[in-house]
Amino acid sequence: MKLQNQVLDILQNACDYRSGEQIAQQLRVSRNSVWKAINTLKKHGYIIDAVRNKGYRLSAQSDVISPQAILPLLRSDGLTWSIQHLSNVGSTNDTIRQLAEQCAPEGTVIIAEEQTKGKGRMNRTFYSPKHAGIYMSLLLRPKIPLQQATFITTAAAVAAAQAIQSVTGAKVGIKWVNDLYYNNKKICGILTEAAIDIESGGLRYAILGIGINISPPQDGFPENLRTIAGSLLQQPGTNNIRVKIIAAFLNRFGSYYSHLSDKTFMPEYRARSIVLGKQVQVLLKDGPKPALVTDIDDHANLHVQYADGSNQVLASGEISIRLGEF
Ligand code: BT5
Repeated sequence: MKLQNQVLDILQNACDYRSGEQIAQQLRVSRNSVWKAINTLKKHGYIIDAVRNKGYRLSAQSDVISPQAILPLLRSDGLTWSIQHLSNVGSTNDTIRQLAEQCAPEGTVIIAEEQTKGKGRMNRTFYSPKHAGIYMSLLLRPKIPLQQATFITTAAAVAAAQAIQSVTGAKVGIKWVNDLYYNNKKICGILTEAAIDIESGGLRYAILGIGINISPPQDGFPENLRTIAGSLLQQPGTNNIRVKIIAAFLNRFGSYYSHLSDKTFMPEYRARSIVLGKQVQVLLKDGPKPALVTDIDDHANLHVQYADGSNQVLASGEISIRLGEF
């Protein structure tokens, strides 16, 4: 791990000032190296208070996640959220699954600073570098038929888009079914996993996982993601932006979730769609097929029309978008 990241780690976990000497001793480096690392962090946009005879502290203007900072921003009329923040996990969805199996209550939330095995759908991965995003999973125990589990994803997509816009003003679009886009780049993915009760065929619980790229990863996105992935900001977060987005998301999602079958989020889902009325490629088993998206219905199904005039309703699947070719 780079020295500046190690120093950042120490500052993020400290409740008060840490002297250059203490940090140097802990990391077994010189005070001069600590000083250089602090300057690099400042160049990357981190706001660090430096006080003579006290040392360094990450400013309150910085962006540090803690349950204590989130809880006062939560509305009390929805679900009761119980939040844990961990510095490093494989996947928050996997961590919360273990808790779910140990009877953790609905509303349990795990947020990680970094994921080493962040999961996408269909065994894909979700790149989740340290300090750059929000990687969060919610444990839900909905009393709904399995077929309605998709609405957890659609409600979450709308809640996330609204939360991001309310905090930053950024107008975020939704790519059916589970991705958020900003400036033509994917900035958020959602993965809902369900545990099924074999006897009743109903849901035992659902895990809603959401990953939002807030600021650029320190070393940039890996080569294979550079044309796909983007981040909401072009510099490190400040002013507790992640805390504010997390709280706004939990508030909005909580209210949609408590009336999930009313689907009050669907008009907004359509309004934010970046595929509705657009030419897309439907990825079928035998290859991609161009189609026009004609509708997204109340079941969140995608209606498409192919060049030969035939229509298809897609309940799930994957589409790649080619905007501007319609
Ligand atoms: C998703 O899958 O986008 C769902 C991502 C869910 C991530 C959250 S983070 C918290 C929780 N814990 C987890 O382990 N997962 C959830 P999918 O639609 O299959 O998209 C995956 C594809 O998105 C990859 O194949 C890449 O092309 C691209 N991708 C990977 N990482 C990305 C990133 N950070 N930003 C944007 N695109 C990314």
